[in-house]
Amino acid sequence: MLVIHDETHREHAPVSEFYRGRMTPCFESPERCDQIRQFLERQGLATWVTAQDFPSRAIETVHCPDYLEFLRTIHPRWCDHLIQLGETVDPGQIEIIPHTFPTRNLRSIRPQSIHGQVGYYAMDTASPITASAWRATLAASRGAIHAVEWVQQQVRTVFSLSRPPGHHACRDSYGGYCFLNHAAVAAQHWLDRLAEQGEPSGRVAILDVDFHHGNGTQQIFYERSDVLFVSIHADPRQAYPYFLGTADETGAGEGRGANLNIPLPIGTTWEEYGRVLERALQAIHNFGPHGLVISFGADTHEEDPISGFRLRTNDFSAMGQQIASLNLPTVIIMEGGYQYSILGPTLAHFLPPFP
Ligand code: Q9C
Ligand code: ZN
Repeated sequence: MLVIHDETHREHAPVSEFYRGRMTPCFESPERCDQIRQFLERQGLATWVTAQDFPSRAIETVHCPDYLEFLRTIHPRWCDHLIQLGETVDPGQIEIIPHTFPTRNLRSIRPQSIHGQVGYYAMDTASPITASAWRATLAASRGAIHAVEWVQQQVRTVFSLSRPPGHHACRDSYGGYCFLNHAAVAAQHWLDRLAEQGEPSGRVAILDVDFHHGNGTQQIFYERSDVLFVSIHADPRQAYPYFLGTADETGAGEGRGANLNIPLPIGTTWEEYGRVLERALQAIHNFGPHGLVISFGADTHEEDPISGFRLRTNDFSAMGQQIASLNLPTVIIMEGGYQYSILGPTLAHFLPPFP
């Protein structure tokens, strides 16, 4: 398996997140990638490539300019703000967490205050912005773009091993540890490349098998017919992101029918998961896409500390086999998965069925 990986992610190492009413160690840490990298290396399962910079407009297409400007500049501006208040600041130690949000009884007024700006673009308090969050996130999106470049060169499957993850990031909001939506960036870049190659009616399917609903990816493509978004995830009545991901969200406008949500109850085992995966794959097959992007989360594993499905390590072989039988050029993007000890074995079961 060709695996794209970039060490830049290590610089983004948030210390704590606001969770269950208190500050707790951040689940989304560099150790996640380190564990997977070491395991795949030891098993001889990966050919490693460093993420390179390709000319692409995909990030600017799927995200709003003001949001990108916010992500790029917020940390230094926040530090300057603290310095002006007379604080001694070590930027490497500063993590930004919002506290006030433009919820439905307020208005989404463009904020002047730096606190307002953070709340304006955030969806939760669990996604600290570190000094290197932007650099790491950008490297991860670069990996997704590079992965698409490889599948254009006769490589059937490419895995982009990166963090922070991406599928909760919307056109102009961040959350769930995600800042840029790498799966959306990959799909967009793929369509752009198809158009360049004389295929203006290209289609890409995104299959999201992270435990959490990929609300960001859904939002980005909700009104588009060129990207099918299919997600199997915990019922939002029971799990994050709580406010999106029900089965009646099927797309709008041009995108009507191009969004498929399959929510499952907490406690779901492979028996039921495997059945609904067949349904998801049938929908993708019927869509007839040129390529497939997988948002892969290892947080469906029974040992994940913040999730609630009951998949076992072996089940990921079956999952890989089922998806690989679609026989499509495939880009796999790393999303969640927070039980560090099972991440390597889980990927080592999921990846091999792909050609
Ligand atoms: N139990 C991904 O897996 N924490 N993000 C909410 C509620 C946010 C996970 C805590 C979980 C987001 C990419
Ligand atoms: Zn997740």
